[in-house]
Amino acid sequence: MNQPIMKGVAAINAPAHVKHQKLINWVAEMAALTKPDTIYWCDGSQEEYDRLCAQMVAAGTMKKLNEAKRPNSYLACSDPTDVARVEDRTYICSEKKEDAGPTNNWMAPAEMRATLNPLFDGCMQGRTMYVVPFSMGPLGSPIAHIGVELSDSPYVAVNMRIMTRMGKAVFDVLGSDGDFVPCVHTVGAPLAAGQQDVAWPCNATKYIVHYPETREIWSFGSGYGGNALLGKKCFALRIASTMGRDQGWLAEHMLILGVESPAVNGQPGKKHYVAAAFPSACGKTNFAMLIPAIKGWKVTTIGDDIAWIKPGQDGRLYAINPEAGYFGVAPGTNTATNSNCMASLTANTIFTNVALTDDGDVWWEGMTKEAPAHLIDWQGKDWTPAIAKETGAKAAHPNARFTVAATQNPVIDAAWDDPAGVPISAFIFGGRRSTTVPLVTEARNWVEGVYMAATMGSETTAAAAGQQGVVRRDPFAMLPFMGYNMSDYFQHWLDMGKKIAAAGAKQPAIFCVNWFRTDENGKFVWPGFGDNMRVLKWMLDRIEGNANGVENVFGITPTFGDLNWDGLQFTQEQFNTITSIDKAAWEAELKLHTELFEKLAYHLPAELEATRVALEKRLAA
Ligand code: SAT
Ligand code: MN
Repeated sequence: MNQPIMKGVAAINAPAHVKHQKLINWVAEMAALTKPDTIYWCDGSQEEYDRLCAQMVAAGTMKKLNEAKRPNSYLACSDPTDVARVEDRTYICSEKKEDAGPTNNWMAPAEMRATLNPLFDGCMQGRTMYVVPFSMGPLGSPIAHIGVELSDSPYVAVNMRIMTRMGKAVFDVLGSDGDFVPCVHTVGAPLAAGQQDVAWPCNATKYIVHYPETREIWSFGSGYGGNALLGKKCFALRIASTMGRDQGWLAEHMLILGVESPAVNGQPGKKHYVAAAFPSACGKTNFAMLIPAIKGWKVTTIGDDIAWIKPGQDGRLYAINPEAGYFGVAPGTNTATNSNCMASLTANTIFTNVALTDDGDVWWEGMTKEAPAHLIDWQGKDWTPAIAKETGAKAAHPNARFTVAATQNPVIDAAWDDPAGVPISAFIFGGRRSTTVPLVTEARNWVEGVYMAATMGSETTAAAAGQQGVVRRDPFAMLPFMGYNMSDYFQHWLDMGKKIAAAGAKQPAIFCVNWFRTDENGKFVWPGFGDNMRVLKWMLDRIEGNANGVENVFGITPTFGDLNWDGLQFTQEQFNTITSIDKAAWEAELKLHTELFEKLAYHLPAELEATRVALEKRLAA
């Protein structure tokens, strides 16, 4: 493709295999606005990945780890102000404010464009614009969709290669007129001629902007995670949720796992797939890779963060993991909590904001029982256990992450890359609650399940900037990721349930869980991790009609005797601590549901309000 050479404008340099004129025109338009020095079209090859990483090592953005200990792996440490998603800087810019809803920051598209234009004008000066073509989901799958991210961050380009199907083949699927979601990202740190770059360029001003009606993403000022890897939260959740509403499918903040019962008398076990929604940094990756504490059971991973779910020919729901890698929380991960994850991270991994050991490897809080005697912490400072004791300094940032290809997971499910997706038998919703919410509850019907998910609360974590440990309502674990009005989303879920039933298919069962109840000393009572298999087994047995439970005001819960306790010392008393339903606590909890529903009153489905009223009555009785 020959491009006219304009003075002061980088050559577009579109490779011959790019046949999509609209895409080329858009790249040219964005280049004219952002004014990069050069434009580089990513091909997704290993050679390109290695080259960009080497370039970042030379620039001081990344360190190459000890090749003998952690082959082909890198450590990047961010600017200390750029360490997590910025929810207060995240916008849904629909034409009407009501369509963004009361849980999102909103600005009219024209006003936002007028705000962003001066910021983006010349924002890539002195830098390279990387053109990053990617597919969310298996290339060419009917459930997959394509995006193209323009970014001035090579860190984004290499992370996108791990997190998505990125590279040349995407252009083949796109052809000359395929649909793609345009994503523009800049760290917002133009370089004047001769100006020395910093290791982690970013800007104090940040904007993470979505235009759901035109399906565009514009991100300014951050190089970190969900702010910058635009295929993830921005596309696969915020924009995709609006596509799902319009097209009759679901984009969810859910892991997907396969779980297979033991073989009995030579008969193979039965396999189910479940999807589970938990807020960020509440253990989705650990749950997705869990090693069952009960003998004979097998758990395999489809995905650890996001699920795209569409109705199949048979009326059932089929899910894919739109991602190709894991961007998981490092602190707390070890061979006891998630040994499959540790095995995934032995090579070919990018670590961000963990600590560096003296022999060129990585460490984070909770990785080993004893900390190394000396480290360089995530901010590049000397760190010793004594310093930590004195100042409380963390070696790794609490939201430190690893980026690793899904294919490195030793328990990856055989169908993880299947373009048709896997059928979903159950949905699980879980928050982080030190009180009130019992270990597990099964909804008696779809509406009750949607109510449970809609009213879910969770204590905030380090995954987002802001105060931590405060309970906030996080409907469907989607609060930070909804691309439209939350109440319309509830209605969409109710409608999806009706469609499954109308097609004559069995609706997935819906469960609500809480692994995080604490005792009077603030210690977790439930062992969690591999022992969550006990809860998972009860759920599957319920689905198969092989397990008992008792009805309470909210749904159906197992008694102590209904769970399998093989190999675990867990007393009836401990069980009571994590399953008791405290009337006063629930009265207070219901007030919070009422508050939430008042906030979401516009378009709130009547069925949910009716469910709340019925619950209130049962509780009072
Ligand atoms: O949004 S991130 O990908 O940075 C992490 C998360 O919140 O799950
Ligand atoms: Mn997440």
